[in-house]
Amino acid sequence: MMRKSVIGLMVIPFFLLCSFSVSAAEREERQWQDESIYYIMIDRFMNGEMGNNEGANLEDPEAYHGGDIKGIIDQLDYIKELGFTTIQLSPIMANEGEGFHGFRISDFQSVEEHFGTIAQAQTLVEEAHARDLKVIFDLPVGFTGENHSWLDEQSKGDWFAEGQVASELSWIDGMPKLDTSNVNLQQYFQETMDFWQEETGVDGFRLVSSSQVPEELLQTASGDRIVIAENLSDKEAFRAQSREIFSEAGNPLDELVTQQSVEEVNRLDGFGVGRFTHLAVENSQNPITRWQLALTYLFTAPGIPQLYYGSEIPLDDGGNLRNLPMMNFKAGDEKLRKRVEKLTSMREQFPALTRGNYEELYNQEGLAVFKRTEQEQTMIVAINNAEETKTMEIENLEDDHQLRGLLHDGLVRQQNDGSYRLGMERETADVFIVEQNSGYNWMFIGFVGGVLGLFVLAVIMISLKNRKEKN
Ligand SMILES: [Ca+2]
Ligand SMILES: [Ca+2]
Repeated sequence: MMRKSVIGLMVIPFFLLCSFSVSAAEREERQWQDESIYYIMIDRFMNGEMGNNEGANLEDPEAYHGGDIKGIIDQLDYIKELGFTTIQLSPIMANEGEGFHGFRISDFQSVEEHFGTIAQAQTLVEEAHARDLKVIFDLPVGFTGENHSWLDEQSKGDWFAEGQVASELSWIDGMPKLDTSNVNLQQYFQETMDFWQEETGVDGFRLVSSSQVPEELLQTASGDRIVIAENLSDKEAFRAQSREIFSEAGNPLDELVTQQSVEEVNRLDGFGVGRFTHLAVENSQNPITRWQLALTYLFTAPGIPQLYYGSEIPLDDGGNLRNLPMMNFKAGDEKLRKRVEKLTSMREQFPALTRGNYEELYNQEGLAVFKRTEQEQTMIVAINNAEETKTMEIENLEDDHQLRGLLHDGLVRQQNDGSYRLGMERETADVFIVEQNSGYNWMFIGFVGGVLGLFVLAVIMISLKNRKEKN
């Protein structure tokens, strides 16, 4: 009897501690903006099987390199360990010629044979879901491959717009342009989304076009899928500015772009632009340091962060836009990897970072400090892009609080004049949680002390009882 209650006493605090760590994001229903996305160029990620490598040639940047669905399934744990919650795939649909990138569709409702089969696509989604990962497919809606069968069908004549796609992206330049305002075509794409959902269980789509994707297509037929849009002609301001600014130490941060919507997808790399890593190298900078700062902004500024495959290594394309190397799972920098892991886990733990209001507190001489607030939770993000230590004072925080740094373990306490003095070493960034300053956490110490006391008492009583029985 006594022994049981001793075990009980030991188990109770364990459960209490566990329940303390359940984050607010888990208690509330998950929203799209809570995700962190890992973007995969299917052909360049992982070659999981050899049987589908027809014509593959690693020496030719325009040819298939052998990456496939099986390879992604094999590497789901890798993505999960980095802390991502959603994977987004380049178009999985059947392509003409050497459409390794997936943007020369020959059939919107079948899987490209170089990538695998529809059964494998279904397995991929199942395996992803088993790991709590969502899956998003890229679905081109603004153009087809040059030899698409629709071009010969009289009844589909009005599905095409006048002229061809004009794009800086060579993959789609000159492709037949679809008229996305055509109601029948819109109907077709709604059915196509239904098809993929029914066949594979995929969670949603990113509709890709060379112009604005019409609202009618963004409205979901079933309401239970994520549908977002990408206009490849967009000069993405967030990406352009962040790349420019973070690729060199000493750049001021006041031109950083802040999204108005927390549902906007933000990124630093992607097809059509060279790798951020190479920008840093060109500027004779340490790419790891540059990535650490840029990633901290990407994951804490309003919007959903998307990381392009290989950025975590960090992959360098040598400045050649057409050079999309295979992912190298053997390479990698421990510091950079840790930064990604910490930032993804922070977004899971602190809803202020995914849903919170944004307020800039300070932005001068390369030091930017901003605040994200959601209900009772306040986070402060500080990024020092300057080549020397910078300090600033936060005036309008509540009294008797403290800022606890989650990336560098720093602690900022209130000064006698009531302000909080933040000092950031050169080229560092940190994310602080604002919490009650209790010096020591007496409640917790009291609780643990009490449990220990009860435990000791129980042990004494058992041994007394045992002694009595012996006697
Ligand atoms: Ca293959
Ligand atoms: Ca093909």
